[in-house]
Amino acid sequence: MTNPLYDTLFGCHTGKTSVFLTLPDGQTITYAAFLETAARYATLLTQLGLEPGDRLAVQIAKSPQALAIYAACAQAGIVFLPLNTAYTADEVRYFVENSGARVVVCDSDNAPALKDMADACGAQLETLNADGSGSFHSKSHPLASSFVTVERSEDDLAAFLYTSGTTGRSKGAMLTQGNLLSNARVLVDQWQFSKDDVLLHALPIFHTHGLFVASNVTLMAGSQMIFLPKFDLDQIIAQLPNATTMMGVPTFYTRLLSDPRFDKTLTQHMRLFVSGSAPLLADTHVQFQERTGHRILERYGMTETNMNTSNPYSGDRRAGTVGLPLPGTEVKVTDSATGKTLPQGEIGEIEVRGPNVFQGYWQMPEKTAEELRSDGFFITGDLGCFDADGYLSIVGRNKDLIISGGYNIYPKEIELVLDDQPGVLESAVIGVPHPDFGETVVGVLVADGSQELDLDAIKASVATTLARFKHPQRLIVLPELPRNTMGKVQKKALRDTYSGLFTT
Ligand code: MCA
Ligand code: AMP
Repeated sequence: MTNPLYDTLFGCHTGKTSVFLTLPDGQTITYAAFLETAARYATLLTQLGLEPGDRLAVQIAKSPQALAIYAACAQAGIVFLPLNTAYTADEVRYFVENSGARVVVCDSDNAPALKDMADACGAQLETLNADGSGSFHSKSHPLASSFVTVERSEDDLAAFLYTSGTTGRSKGAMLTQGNLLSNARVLVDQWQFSKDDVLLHALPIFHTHGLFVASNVTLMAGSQMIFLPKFDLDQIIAQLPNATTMMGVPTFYTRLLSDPRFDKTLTQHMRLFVSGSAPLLADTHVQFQERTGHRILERYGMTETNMNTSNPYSGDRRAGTVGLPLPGTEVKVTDSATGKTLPQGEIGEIEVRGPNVFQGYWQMPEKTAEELRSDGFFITGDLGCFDADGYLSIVGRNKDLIISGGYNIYPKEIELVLDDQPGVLESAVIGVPHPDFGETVVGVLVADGSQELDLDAIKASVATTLARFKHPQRLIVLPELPRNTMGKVQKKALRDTYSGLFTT
């Protein structure tokens, strides 16, 4: 095989006239047409001077063309670096600088905001919009619709996905072709995907869940996707009768349950609902079964590892657990102080090893060494325990992390911005329960006494720096932060105090 990722997911469908994507307006795109677009893009990327191993940063709305850029990168051996469309220009600058991306593709609307950044980083800026227009389209349109696939191996890098860190600095998780392929193979098998499946795809395609889990599984099985630009309740309800499977974050399922149109009739032909990226409340699981007769299949993964565990397709799907280790992936629960494996039933740090585990953080050897042991086990920062039947439950986190609607938010990144605001002495950012997003962000501020805190000005400043989903939904001013005897801020005490802000 010359290029395992491209050949296995894309190349094997060359010339196929069967439908790959259906858009909300009913328009369909065949595998053949999709691959021709990808080949044009691969030609253009090469003409723009990108060589195998170079990074391409992409911050564009979800569209078939956006997915074709991923295919083009695979074909040309370029490392695909997708970015959340909510990121501000400040945030994008960091990713482009850190990754050394030589080309950035963005929506035309964002180009003015990103132009100076791209120039300063020595990156070329191209545009591609949700409707397929933009400089990337006009330059690629006249090019040949075939491209000689670049030779690569399973050990070559395929993608960088940035994940925030507890220090506030994002880290580029380096994923190889082998990381992605091994996981896709296992998931197709475990979740019994076949060419007859139609996946209702409403997730973003800049994260593992929507990009690798959903799209790679579909491509490997040669099945179809109903490709929605985002989660929209009405569209989901309208499209469900045409689908066989769906993947989502828990917010998808709680939103569906809040709608009386969502019932047994609407879902009776469905074969599988998968949930992940954030904890699915046992109550949601039970309600879902009562309403539809389906048991949601919950699985557990990370940007650095793809998927690690899954509840079984056939067999007992246990609410409140993330199931069993996937074949080929070892999962253990260890004592975080000693690293020793704990007996079954005891709570400890979850560690994973397998062909799915990433290669380390781009140009951060010390961070990599902190989290990836020399024996190949990755320390996830999640706390869990196994039950007697080998089902894993995630019971907490050993990392200061908030998960809002499936997006990871590291408080430190927000605290650094809040601490810089005029009149702020210090801050603590916490996650509190939220009925729609599971958790949401609250900022606690302490004034330095030099001036009255202007909360509106602080919010406005945060808005220019951080993506919308990271903005504190509430700012609270306290005379001081609760601390333990060692002087460490007691976030748990703050979380306990403010836990009812959005739920009561
Ligand atoms: C949107 N907003 C959010 C979020 N999403 N705020 C906090 N958290 C969010 N997740 C903001 C919007 O900008 C908007 O702000 C306001 O909240 C309400 O927007 P709304 O229209 O209700 O939101 P939405 O567009 O419907 O989005 C909610 C969503 C979406 C459908 C839950 O966030 C989503 O698709 N999440 C999935 C994330 C995901 O794919 N995670 C996987 C990561 P304003 O009102 O000011 O405009 S991969 C991963 O975690 C691992 C590997 C794994 O295991 O999968
Ligand atoms: P990310 O770094 O964005 O890939 O997010 C990975 C994190 O999401 C994991 O470390 C977990 O904390 C969390 N996560 C993913 N799936 C689940 C799940 N099914 N239940 C609870 N937490 C999950």
